[in-house]
Parts: sequence; C-alpha cells; structure tokens
Amino acid sequence: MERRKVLRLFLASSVAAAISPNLVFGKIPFQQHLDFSQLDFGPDFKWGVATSAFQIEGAHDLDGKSASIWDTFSHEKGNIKTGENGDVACDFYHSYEQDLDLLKSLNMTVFRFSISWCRVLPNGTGEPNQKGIDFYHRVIDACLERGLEPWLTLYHWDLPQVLQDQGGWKNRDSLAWFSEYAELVSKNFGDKVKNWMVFNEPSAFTALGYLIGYHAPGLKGFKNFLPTVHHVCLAQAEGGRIIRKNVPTAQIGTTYSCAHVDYYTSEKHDKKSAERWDVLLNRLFIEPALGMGYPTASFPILKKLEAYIKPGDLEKLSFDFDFIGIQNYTREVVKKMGLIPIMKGLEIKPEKRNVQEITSMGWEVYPEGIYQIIKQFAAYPGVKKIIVTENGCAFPDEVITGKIHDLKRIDYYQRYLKQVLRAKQEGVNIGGYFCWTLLDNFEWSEGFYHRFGLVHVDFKTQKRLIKDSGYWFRDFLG
Ligand code: IFM
Repeated sequence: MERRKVLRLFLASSVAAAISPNLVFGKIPFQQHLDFSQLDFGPDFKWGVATSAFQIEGAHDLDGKSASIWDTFSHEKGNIKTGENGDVACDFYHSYEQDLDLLKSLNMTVFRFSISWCRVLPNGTGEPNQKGIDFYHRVIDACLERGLEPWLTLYHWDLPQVLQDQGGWKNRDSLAWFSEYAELVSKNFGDKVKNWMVFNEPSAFTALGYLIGYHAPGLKGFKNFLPTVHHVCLAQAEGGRIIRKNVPTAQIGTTYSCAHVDYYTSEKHDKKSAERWDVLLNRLFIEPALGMGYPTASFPILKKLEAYIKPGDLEKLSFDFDFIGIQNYTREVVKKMGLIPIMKGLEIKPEKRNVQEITSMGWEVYPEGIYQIIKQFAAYPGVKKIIVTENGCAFPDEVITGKIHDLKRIDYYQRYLKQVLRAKQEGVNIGGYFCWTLLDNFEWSEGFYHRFGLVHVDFKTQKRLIKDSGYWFRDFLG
C-alpha cells in the first residue's frame, strides 16, 4: 500500500516531464547498438501509431452517441476479465489535442484512428449526428495543424447496438447499413483525409465475435460465423468502391490481423491443421478481395458459405486496394487435435513450447514472423503495397521515479523493425510502419491490464507519461 502511494507521488511529479520529453532524456542508449537507421527505410516511408475509437475515446454516451456492441458487451458481467468497460477509457474525446501533441513530440507523422459508427449515426442508419461528425473534424484538423497525416479506418469493431439488435453482420442488410455509413464518412471527411482503411482485422472480429464468442457480440458457432464472413467480405469491397467514388484521389486499403503459421511436427496431420489455421487467420478475407474467391479447397467447411452467396455476389467481392495493412504480433504453431471437430487443430501455446520470451498477452516474441507474413502477403500478385498498420507488444510497466524503462518493448520494436527492413530490402513494397499503439488502452475482453502504449496512462488520473520506448522512437525518427 505504502509503495503504491510513493509511486503515485512519482507519477504526479512526472506529468510535466511527459509533455516536455526533451527536458528528461538524452538519447536512449539502446539506439547505439542498432545496425540500421530510419534512413534505411527511405525518405517516403510513413511512421506512425494506430489507435481505435472504442479503445481510447471514452465519452460513451456524450453528445448524442448511442451504444455500440462493445458498450453492451463490456457492461455485461463476466465478459471482460477485469470487470472494466470503455465508458471513459483514455478520455481521448477530451484530451485529443494533448495526445496529438505527444504523438508529434515522438517525431511520428501518421495518426491512424477509427470512426465510431454510433457517434456519427446513432441509429445505425438515417439521421446523422452533427456533434459526432464535428468531433472527428476537430481531431482531423488537430492532426493537420500539427503536420500529422490522419489515416482513417471506417470500422474497428464497434457496431451500433441498434444494428446488432437486427442481427448485426449476420444480417445481409448489414451491407446496406455499412454502405450508408461509408458514404456519410467519406463524403464528410474526404476533402481532408487522403488515406483510408475499410476494416480493421476482419478475421479477428468475425471469429472472436461470431464464432467463439470471446468478443462482442458474443455469438458462437459456424451458423453465426459463415453468414458474417460473407457479408463482411461484400462490405469490404463495397466500402472500397464507395470511398473511391467519393474521394477519387484517396489511397485505399484494408487491414488484416495475420500471423505466420508453423506446424508443430512435420507429420501430415499437423501440416493439414496448420493449413486450416492459415486459411482462417490469413487467407479468408484477402483472397476474395483479390478476386480469388473463398479458399474452400484448403478448408472444406467453408463450402457452407455457398448457402449465403446470392447471384452476382462473387463478382462483387473484389476491390483493387492501393495497399494492404499487415497487423502482426506473433506467430502460431499448430498441432492436430482430434477432439476439436471443425478446426481439427489447436494452437500450441508458447508456454508449452519452451519459448524464450512471451508478452503479457501470452504471445511469443517471434520477430522473424513479421518478415514471413509480409512475404506471404506480398506474394499475392494483386497486392501492390504493404503498410504495417499495427505491430507492438504489451508488457507490465513499472513507473520508477517518474520514468518507465520498458526495455523489453524497445527490444521488441527493434527486432521486429529489422525484419520489416529485411523484407523491404528484398524488394517488397512496404510503405509504412505504425506502432500499436500511442496510449495504453482498453484491450477488449482483457480490460486495461495489458499495456501496449508508447505512452503510459494512469487510468485513475488520466495522466500521460512517455515510456522509454516512446523516447526511443523519438530519437530513432529524429
Ligand atoms: O488492441 C488490438 C487492436 O484493437 C487490434 N489489433 C490487435 C491489438 C492488440 O491486441
């Protein structure tokens, strides 16, 4: 108890330091050991951070915003490990100027963020909420005033609850709902925002939310998952077309959570299971977008998607994206598991594999994996450019005399960046790298426990404190 009080005191005295980083640190010594520099990535390479509305904004019911599926889900007992919710989160709704100042001070030039659908269209469709639209204008303007490029994601998982009440993504009408939302957002912000992403990680929000029920809206089973997959794939391409129509000069992408998949042994059955995981994690959403259709041959249960495919749908699944966003954290190692009837495979958790290092999320630190997955995606003929739209790690941080010496995070970033550079130097067109993330925030069903930020947030006081990893980026990019 006593120790916590002392820590709080240190934290309070470090607030000024967080906002004026130059007063606190010289160069972070770690940088001296690097055998590459920012210059190796080229002068046009984009450096930034990625964020999402629900995880940082708070203001859950302010200025006309309605509830999203994550408001509902996080308020239901038992869904969030820590019992927390996103009502306040990082209060970015009120502190965006200070937070963008912090970002700028780290010498980053890109702020990737998402729009909360229920802030701008509280009924899901129909009457827009001007106060919500005005908020995003303020955020975008604040970026532009600071010389930061706003990169806008249309959908990062927070579907309006009113639409979930009508079946959410399971309902084919979701395509029309999403199209209306995409029209509204692209028409409103298209004159200021030049870089757009349709979805954040469709394999994650469909599988976690509609197959295993670990995320909102908490649905389970293939009967929920399969229609959701098809409607999301249609919306992915349609979203691209709508942005192209309203913002002809935009760079349009979409992002995928992806991971290199290894098999546990080279036995045939382990390889087969690994192949199915690869379909689910890496191939299910990009291949239809590239005009390749669904990867049913490698995962026969996907043939059941046919029940939801209407005449003319297959031609509408593709869109010529300008870039593909890669979001990678770790790798997967898969073993056959007869007891799991559909996947017939199970990821072998890092702690059961004698892995050297895991993050607080339990994810193996495996830098080569980002190189492998970039190469896998770059091998598709239709992929023109790759942006690493998320990469990062959570470790328990300790505030010691107003500082956070998060050396493990620095080491992680350096080793992953080296692998990104390796792929780039082998000729992959990689245009940027965004850290996940600027601020410690609401890590979905895990609550606030896992800290991914370059900037520490004290969720009681909302005080920000730049971690050494943030200073490391400042110096690396400076
Ligand atoms: O926090 C998430 C983010 O919303 C999507 N990509 C992975 C991050 C870390 O789990």
